[in-house]
Amino acid sequence: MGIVSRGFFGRRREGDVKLPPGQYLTHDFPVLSAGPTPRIGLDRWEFAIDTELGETHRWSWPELMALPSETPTVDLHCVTKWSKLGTGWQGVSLDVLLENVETGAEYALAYSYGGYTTNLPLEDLLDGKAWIAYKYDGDDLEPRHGGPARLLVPHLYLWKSAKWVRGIRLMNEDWPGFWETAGYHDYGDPWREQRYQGD
Ligand SMILES: Nc1nc2c(c(=O)[nH]1)N[C@H]1C(S)=C(S)[C@@H](COP(=O)(O)O)O[C@H]1N2
Ligand SMILES: [Mo]
Repeated sequence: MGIVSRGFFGRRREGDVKLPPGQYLTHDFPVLSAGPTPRIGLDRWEFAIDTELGETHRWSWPELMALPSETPTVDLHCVTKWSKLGTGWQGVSLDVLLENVETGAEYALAYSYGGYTTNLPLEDLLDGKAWIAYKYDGDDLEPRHGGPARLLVPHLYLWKSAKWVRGIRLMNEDWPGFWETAGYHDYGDPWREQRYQGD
C-alpha cells in the first residue's frame, strides 16, 4: 500500500487533529489583553500605513468598509498554549491595503489604540497571510477581542495579531514591540515553537 488517501489530511475530527507542539485545543475564545479595552468611536477611527519614506496612507472606517473583503477561516495559536481551530473572520487583506504603498522596507511594526505594539517582517503581512479583521463569526468584532478592527496574522502566535489596530509602520530595521521587548520571540512561529527569545 503505502498510499495515504487525500481525505486523511485536512480532517477536523478531534483526536487526530494536528496541533503545533505544546498546544492544547480549546473551544471558547479566551481574552488576553495587556491593559484596558480602548473605546474608539468609528467617526474618529482611522487606520494608517506609515512608510520608511515618510509617507502616510490613511483609511477612515467608511473607506475601510468600502474595500473588498475576504472571509478567512483560520486556526489561532496563543503562546499561553491554547489553540482554537476553524475560526471565521471577515476583513480586508493587507495585500489590498499595501497595493499602492511605495516601500522598500523589510519590517513592520503594528501599533494599536491603547499603545500596544508588535513587530513582524513585512513579507508576513503579504500574499494572503494577514487581514485587518472587523467581523468574527458573522458579528461585529467585540471590543474585548479587538473591535472595531484588529490585525489577524494567524500563521504566527496570536500576540502578533494586534487588537484595536491603528496602523502599521514600515521600517528598514526590525523594531521589537511590546511582548518582544519583554522576552518573547521576535518572529513567533507556533510550528517551530518560537515562544521566547532563544527558542
Ligand atoms: N492591542 C493589543 N493587542 C493584543 C494584545 C494586547 O494586549 N493588546 N494581546 C495579544 C495577545 S498576547 C493575544 S494571545 C491575543 C489575544 O486575542 P484575544 O483576546 O482576542 O483572544 O491578542 C494579542 N493582541
Ligand atoms: Mo498571547
